[in-house]
Amino acid sequence: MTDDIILKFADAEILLDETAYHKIKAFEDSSQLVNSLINHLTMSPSEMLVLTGDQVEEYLGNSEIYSPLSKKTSEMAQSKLLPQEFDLQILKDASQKSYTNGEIKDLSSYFKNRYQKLKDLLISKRELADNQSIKEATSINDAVKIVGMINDIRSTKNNHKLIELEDETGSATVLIHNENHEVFEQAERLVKDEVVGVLGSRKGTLIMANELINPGVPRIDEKPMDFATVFLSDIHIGSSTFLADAFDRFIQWINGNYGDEQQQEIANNVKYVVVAGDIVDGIGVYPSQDKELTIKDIHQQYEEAARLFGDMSHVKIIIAPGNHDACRLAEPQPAIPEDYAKGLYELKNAEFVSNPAMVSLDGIKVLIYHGRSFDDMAMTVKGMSHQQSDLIMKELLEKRHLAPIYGERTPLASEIEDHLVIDDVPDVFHTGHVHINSYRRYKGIHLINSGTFQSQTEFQKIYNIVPTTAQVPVINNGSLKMLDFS
Ligand code: D5M
Ligand code: FE
Ligand code: ZN
Repeated sequence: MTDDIILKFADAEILLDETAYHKIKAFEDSSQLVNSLINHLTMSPSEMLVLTGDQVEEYLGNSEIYSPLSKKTSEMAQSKLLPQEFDLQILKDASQKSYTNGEIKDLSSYFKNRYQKLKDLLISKRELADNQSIKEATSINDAVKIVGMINDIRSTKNNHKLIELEDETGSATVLIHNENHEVFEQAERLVKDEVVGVLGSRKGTLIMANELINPGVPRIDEKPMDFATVFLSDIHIGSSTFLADAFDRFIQWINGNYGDEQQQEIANNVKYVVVAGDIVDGIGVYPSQDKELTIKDIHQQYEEAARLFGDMSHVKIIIAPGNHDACRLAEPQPAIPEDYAKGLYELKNAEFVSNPAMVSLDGIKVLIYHGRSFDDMAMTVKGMSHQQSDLIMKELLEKRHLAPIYGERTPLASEIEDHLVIDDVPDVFHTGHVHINSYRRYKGIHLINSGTFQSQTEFQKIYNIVPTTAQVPVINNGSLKMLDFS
């Protein structure tokens, strides 16, 4: 038994001196300590081969996690005393890459980039392998295979759909007959400025569509996840409708001091907390908002956020902005500026990313997007609503774009690159903004909307938005748990 410890270290090519061995052996949960020490030593660049007792002592003493988090030290909380090894990688972040302030001169290069990226995805599909340019297609009579950006969508008087499709060579009018039920139903989800493929035939000046093709996403394989990730958004700190008591229960929970045994076990497994925007309520976001603020200064709102988030010291926190945060509104939104959120930036375990952003948490790819474009999708597409953001998320994945409709409620910066194209397929697609949670598994991808920690505001009353408050989605060992702190 005892030599298990020595063997494990030997396997990792680490030798122990005698005191190190005894110190580890004396530790209550020595096998966990062995694993985390080996992990730590093999990850740190030093070439040390002999582990000394002092180094074990130093490892335990230095670790932030080792200092007890709370008064309560049940056996349950025990394993949390061990340090966690985080593997956070920022795969895509637009914070440093926003070159323009959305001036018109860049609009055409912005659309060109959007078109090119999505076209590349489309023509890599078998169905569109031998596609023609629109100019070619409008001069032939048989099978048409084209890729274009949608310029306009109309209905004819007999309720067929007409779409205006454009590429770099010209434009074509595509008719989708309403008796062609499957295609017509798909056509009802088309929006302006998305890029699609059309299979059909030319009839005079029109192209009759037989099939519409989205860039789409492949079914992905499930990856092992032996940890838990908490998905938050729309906390709205500073608002008079921010649910401070519920948020306090959440903090108690994550520290192992709230909830039943099963819930505490999940808390114990949490490594990452992701925040998809609207961490604070902001200032002047909508008319008369100040009447509903308890903290009327943006810096103070972030200071309060820092105080609350400061009580989660054993997990890695990833924070992206939303439309209430102190960022430019045009998407991609760069990370929350340090000037506004000094206290938050002082938290050693917090990372700030843009909206949208893609991160990797222990190899699990999480696409974070606040969800402003959901307002446009809900307004424009029949059957879509704030209540079912999972349907919107599914559609955005199929379109491979986070905000396909240009020039409506979602301000988009016309950058040289379109950062809202979904270049890479995530394992988790995490959003917020609508204040109503949702969850769905789509082609193996977890679609999560976090809901909110803010009860209904006057503004939301007008829009008849009934929020789901203080319910927190957690992915624990690969499956969703919804925890209720209300
Ligand atoms: O968004 C809070 C809620 O209000 C969310 O359900 C979206 C909705 N909302 C926000 N702005 C608009 C506009 N302009 N039109 C329709 N619905 C909207 P929050 O971002 O927290 O204010
Ligand atoms: Fe919000
Ligand atoms: Zn929002």
